[in-house]
Amino acid sequence: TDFSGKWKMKSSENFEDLLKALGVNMFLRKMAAVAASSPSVEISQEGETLSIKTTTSIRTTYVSFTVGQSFNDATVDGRPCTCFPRWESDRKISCEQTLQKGEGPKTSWTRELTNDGELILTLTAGDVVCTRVYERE
Ligand code: R13
Repeated sequence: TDFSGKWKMKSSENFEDLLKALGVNMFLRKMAAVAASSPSVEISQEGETLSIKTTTSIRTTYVSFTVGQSFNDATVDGRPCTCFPRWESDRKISCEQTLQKGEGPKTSWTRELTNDGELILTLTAGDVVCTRVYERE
């Protein structure tokens, strides 16, 4: 499975609900939702190591990790967390997040490459699941 490439988003569900579940106020939710509606994602993969750059008009994030090895990252609302990515299937990476301090809903993400070449990202906070579908640019 190779996630490498430039990706553009074609649909998103529940993104604002996800931020709400994380306790983000309405003003910041709206700002984040507008910015997050037209992201551009660039992934490079070398074997089990992925680097993911997610660009929006107000915030750009960059992560690099090796599947099977824990790494430090941040939740969608920006709280430092320790993440453990693993293969859920040969086309799907699942990543559990643990907050480095404080309390909050359980968060995680998955990234799956479908047979027709789409990338499906899910972001979970408690019982809220946000699903974002990407296609190659
Ligand atoms: C701003 C500050 C307030 C908080 C926030 C959260 C998320 C985002 C922006 C902000 C954005 C997230 C984009 C996510 C994407 C995910 C993906 C609440 C901290 C800066 C408003 C923009 C694009 O599809 O991978």
